[in-house]
Amino acid sequence: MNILKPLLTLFLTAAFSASAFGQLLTPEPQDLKWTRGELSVSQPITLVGYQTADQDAVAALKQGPFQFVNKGGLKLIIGERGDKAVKAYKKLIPEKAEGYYLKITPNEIVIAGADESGTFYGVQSLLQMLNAGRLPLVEITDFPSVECRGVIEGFYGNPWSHEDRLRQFDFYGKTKMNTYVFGPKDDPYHRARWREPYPKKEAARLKELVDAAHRNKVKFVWAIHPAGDIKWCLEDSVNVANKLEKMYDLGIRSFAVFFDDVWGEGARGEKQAGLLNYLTDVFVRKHHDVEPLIMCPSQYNKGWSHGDYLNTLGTQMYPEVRIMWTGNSVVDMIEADDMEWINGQIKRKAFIWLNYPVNDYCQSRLLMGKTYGNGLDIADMVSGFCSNPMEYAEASKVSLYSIADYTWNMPKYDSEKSWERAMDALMPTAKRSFEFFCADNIDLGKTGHGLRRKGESAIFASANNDDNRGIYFAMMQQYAAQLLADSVNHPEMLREIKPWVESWSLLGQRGNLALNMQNSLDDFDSIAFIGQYKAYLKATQAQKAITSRDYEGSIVKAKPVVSGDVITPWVEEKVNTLIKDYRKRYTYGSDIFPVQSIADGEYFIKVNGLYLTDAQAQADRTGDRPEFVKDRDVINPQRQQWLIEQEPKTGRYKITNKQDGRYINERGTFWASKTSNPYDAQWHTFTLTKQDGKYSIQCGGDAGKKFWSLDGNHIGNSQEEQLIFEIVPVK
Ligand code: LTM
Repeated sequence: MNILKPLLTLFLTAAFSASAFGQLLTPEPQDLKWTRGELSVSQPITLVGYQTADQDAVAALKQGPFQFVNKGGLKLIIGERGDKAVKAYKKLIPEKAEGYYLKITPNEIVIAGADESGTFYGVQSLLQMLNAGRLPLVEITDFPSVECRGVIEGFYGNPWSHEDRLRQFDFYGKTKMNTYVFGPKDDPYHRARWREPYPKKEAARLKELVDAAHRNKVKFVWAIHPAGDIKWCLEDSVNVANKLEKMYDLGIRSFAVFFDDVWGEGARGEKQAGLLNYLTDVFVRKHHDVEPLIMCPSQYNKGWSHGDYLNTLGTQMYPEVRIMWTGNSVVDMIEADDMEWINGQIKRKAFIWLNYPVNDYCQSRLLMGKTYGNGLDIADMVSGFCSNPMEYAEASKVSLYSIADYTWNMPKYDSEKSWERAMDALMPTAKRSFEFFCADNIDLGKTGHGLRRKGESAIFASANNDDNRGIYFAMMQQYAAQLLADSVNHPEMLREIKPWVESWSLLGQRGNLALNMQNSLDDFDSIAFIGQYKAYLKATQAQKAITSRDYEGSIVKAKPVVSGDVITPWVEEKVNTLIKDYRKRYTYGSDIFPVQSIADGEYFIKVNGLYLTDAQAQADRTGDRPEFVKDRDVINPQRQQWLIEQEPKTGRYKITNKQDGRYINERGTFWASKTSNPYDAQWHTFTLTKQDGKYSIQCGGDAGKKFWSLDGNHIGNSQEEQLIFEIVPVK
């Protein structure tokens, strides 16, 4: 008899299905066989092979809920191919990079990696089972579908914080994603000031990040974006190489060069190819431990591709350089046909830059829905697959969790199940309220990029009477209260979603008030109606006043929109209709109903056929002036899109650019300085007066009463002239 037997608590479960255990592991393993039985998670364990095994894997294991002893107990054998400890399992280890073999028997646990990352991932799978309180008898052979899997921090707006990134790396380790590309557009040393080295303190912080990434088996890819003002000369090639050398000194071994969102000189294919080849020669090949470069082309999607550009990259750039691609358009899901096309153009497998769940072009929305639409058959057609997330690092994990599932085991990816599991993993003790919240924050609304997400507020949309709608509105408030009071789940997640949760609650309140107004109208009770409408107005103002990222120095301060295409329009239409109906019957109190010259929304601002444009879009640029230009900007339509919204404090309108969130001040200029001239509703809002379907735009409050005029191709100020502008909704 096995002498360890008495130490084991072996539960023979009569009825258990593979799927019940299948839920324990994420991403879903490639091959997994359950045997009847389970071990007790609390038994003592002797670790064998830990001296030669990957030390990050051993460290992770030691943080698990095991009771390690020097002798006796259950044996846990760990190591990677080539280690003596796992020699007996050599044939069972998958011949795939980052793969692992994991077996739990009544006598021992074996974790045998194909390499160091494989061992680390084997440990993660074991820990997932343990953390769920289970140690089932199982045999797993596992490996990833896609070689480079992960995240590209590549959005405009507030870059992630140091702590955000540390938590992300921990999350990537746990979910088996191995790539993080650092390319936040508003990190000055990535783009605007690419020639300059990071100041000492910031460099030290970056080094900390690089180490944390590596501990989690994540490649830290540092990207430089020199395209805005690079000169195609040796001096600037050397400048790029020198900057990469500086980053190498911080421990970085993977690099990227970006040329997205530029045109003109910076977008020349043969010059870009030349630079990438030069960097490969003088930097990558010199070091031996540096990975082949990744580049983001200027024509990074099919919709924008023209001329010989992609072919030039494909033929002139060294074949080992990987080329990024966002799909058929800037924001798109990726399918096999698309991959065939681009791979043929660039003569290599494209590295996917998926622009989802990024919300820098639809900042009012949180994208918390399912991640669906990517083909399940493209694993062998890509050299990498990274998701560009929201600036809300924790909230992005809803989608990133699924990106991990998808890229690890593509053929078995199920977006619905993956989303459900994300709910559990990210909000374990408030799953239900979080799930309802996410279900009301799915779609992007209409944007220039055209992507829509299905299924927002599906339960509300299917309600066929006001009783059910009333229940839903009450539930929104109740679940919001639960989330706002939550002190158990991750505080940063709760902090990020808070403005949307508050907005959700107020929307529920407005919905209930709208239904009450309907009842009062039905009961011929004008006094109650006006009282309820006043409460509705108060809730509306409170909702309007909510801002995300409401802190000094924030680049983007979004105004949350919840269920922007289902519940919000339903409530607003309902109230507008009720007001109309009320006005037909009563005059009592009707002076409180609103007069607004233009509805809050996104608009083009035009004069003499010219479009007002944020020509130098960059969130922390100060003092430049928007310009009137002849052509529509098809590359970055957001630069010509202006959010015009009534400011609750003044009743006038604030005008903000959609690309970078900069508002126009009283001089027709973007802010002069974030600190000496911060946003002030008394100075930075305008009166729009409608005249024959067009508008004059006039300062107000402390800024006096000057009208917008033309000063060359910029906004001028005039005491007398009332220049008339077309303000056209963005469709
Ligand atoms: O997508 C690419 C390659 N570049 C930019 C991103 O930085 C930005 O986050 C997305 C979404 O707005 N669009 C881009 O054009």
